[in-house]
Amino acid sequence: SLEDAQAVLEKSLDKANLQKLSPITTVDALIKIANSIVICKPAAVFINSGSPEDVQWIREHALHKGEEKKLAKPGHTIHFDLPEDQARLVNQTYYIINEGEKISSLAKLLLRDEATQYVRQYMTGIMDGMTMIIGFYSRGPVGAEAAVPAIEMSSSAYVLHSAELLYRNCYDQFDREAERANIFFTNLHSEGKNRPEDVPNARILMDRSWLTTFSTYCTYAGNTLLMKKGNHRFCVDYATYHKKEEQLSEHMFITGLTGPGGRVNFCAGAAPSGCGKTTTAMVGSHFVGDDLAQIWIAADGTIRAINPEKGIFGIVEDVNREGDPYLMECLRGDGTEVIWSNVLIDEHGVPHWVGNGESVPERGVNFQGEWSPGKTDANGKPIPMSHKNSRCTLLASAIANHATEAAEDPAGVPIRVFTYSGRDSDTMPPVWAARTMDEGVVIGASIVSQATATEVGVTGVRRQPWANAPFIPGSLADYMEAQFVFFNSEKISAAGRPVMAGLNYFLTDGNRGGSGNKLLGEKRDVKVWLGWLERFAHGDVTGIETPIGYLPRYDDLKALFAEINKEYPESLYDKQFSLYIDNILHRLELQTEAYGKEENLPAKLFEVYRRQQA
Ligand code: SAT
Ligand code: MN
Repeated sequence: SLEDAQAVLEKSLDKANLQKLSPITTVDALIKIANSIVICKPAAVFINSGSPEDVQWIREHALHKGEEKKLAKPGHTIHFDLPEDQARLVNQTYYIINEGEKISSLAKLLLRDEATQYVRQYMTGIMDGMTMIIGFYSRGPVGAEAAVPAIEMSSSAYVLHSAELLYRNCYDQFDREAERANIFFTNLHSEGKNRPEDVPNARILMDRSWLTTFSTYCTYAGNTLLMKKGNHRFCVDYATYHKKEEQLSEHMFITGLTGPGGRVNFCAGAAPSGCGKTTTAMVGSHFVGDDLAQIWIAADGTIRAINPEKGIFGIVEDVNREGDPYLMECLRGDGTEVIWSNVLIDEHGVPHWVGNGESVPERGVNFQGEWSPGKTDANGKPIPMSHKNSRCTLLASAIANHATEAAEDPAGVPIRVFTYSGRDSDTMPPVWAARTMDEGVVIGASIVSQATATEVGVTGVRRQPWANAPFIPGSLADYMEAQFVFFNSEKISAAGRPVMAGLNYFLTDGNRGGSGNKLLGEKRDVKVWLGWLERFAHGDVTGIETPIGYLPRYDDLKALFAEINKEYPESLYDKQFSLYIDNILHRLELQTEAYGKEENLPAKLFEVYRRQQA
């Protein structure tokens, strides 16, 4: 009850923090906070009001606990995750289900009784001797139709420090936002004693009924800061089951492209983790977001999107001056607060990472301890300078081309182009545009991708529908159906109807007369593919119609390459855009077969496949 909750809070918080909690009056929120305290038994509770003093306290607490260390550049710190916990712990992530609940899910499920048992056994007193830090955030610009507020509670100051960079603090407006959105999310994390041997007991539990996540004995932000992917999962669920035809919740970047005459058109694009979303987002002239998008149909018939985040938790491998100049400027320049994770720190306190285009230092400390070039692990395998999933956390507004005003607008930005992409080495061309909305939806459904280092224990080529598969709590059939319904909605005006397209940056010369190791393109070519889609959406260029959709014409691409000062030989165009019919037919066969095994998938999916096969 509220009375019990208040009694707990009065006992557990000192006067100053009790006072700081007073603007929060949402009853469910107070009860959830009190419950968390009862379970975790922290020595103290710190309420983060988002004031500069409070945020500074969090920074200092992270240093004091040793979760972060100062680096040479002011505002830069390094955080090392535990050795077996440097990517999402897919096999230790569960959705809690109620007794008798029958759901078809792509994910692992755990009965409520067992979850309760886990919480009792592993979370009781987990914050012994530590301070629980509590923050209140908005996933999106405050007041936006698809924004949802969230509470983040953790004994890790690194988690709250990251939260301050990645989400909008809405301490003052939490009550109002919870009322407006009708829901709020609650996230409870503790790293416990922060020992490697505890990681096997780490669990990420997601309670869809109570919109609450629990995360234990882990340190990687993708596992701990559940406001990110944990709450994204709740949003996917909410869009599918409560806001059908109204909202989508996607694993997408958002960026604006400048076309002829200075016009700006926005594009949102899905790609699995580690497949270039951040790079693509920053290629546009108006960068809004690099990972997540909350999408809805506005009253004027346009499709709008907000970035639930205000910061970047970006992969740093292969970030260099050539491919990611704006990000690189933040990482190597002055004046940007950056939390690094799992990179190499040299003896001067400077971070280094694989693929940065700079010289390799002679020694340093990385995710596996002391390191120097050539160091091998117990199996004799070379240890890379930095972990493949090492990250940098910083404010999006630090990036030179960030469209801060548009990104903070609760009305969102109108999306004219949707893209879908994966790591596909041998089948699809670099860019193609769907002929119909249904074909576009099927491009999203058909993403396949090689595994990346962002997930622990996941290998091989997998279907990655909408690049959202790891975050779909319910049935794929319902999610897919919601996509068809959304994009065919009559609420979308003729002018608001988007171009839907496929992108593939990972095409190699494998079946195009080469070794299969050479990519048929470079990072900066992304500007050309997006530029073509911008012009195509605007009707400035037309495509060549094929069974998979429209392909760009050589001359149009050549002109766009000229804008980035690159030659574009026709022989390269031929390799990139000749359709490899055998591979495409094979892919369609595999997709039809695999999806044929799933229950209740929309008939439209198979219709599109059949039409393309014919
Ligand atoms: O691990 S996270 O999901 O937080 C980041 C990512 O993989 O996109
Ligand atoms: Mn992501």
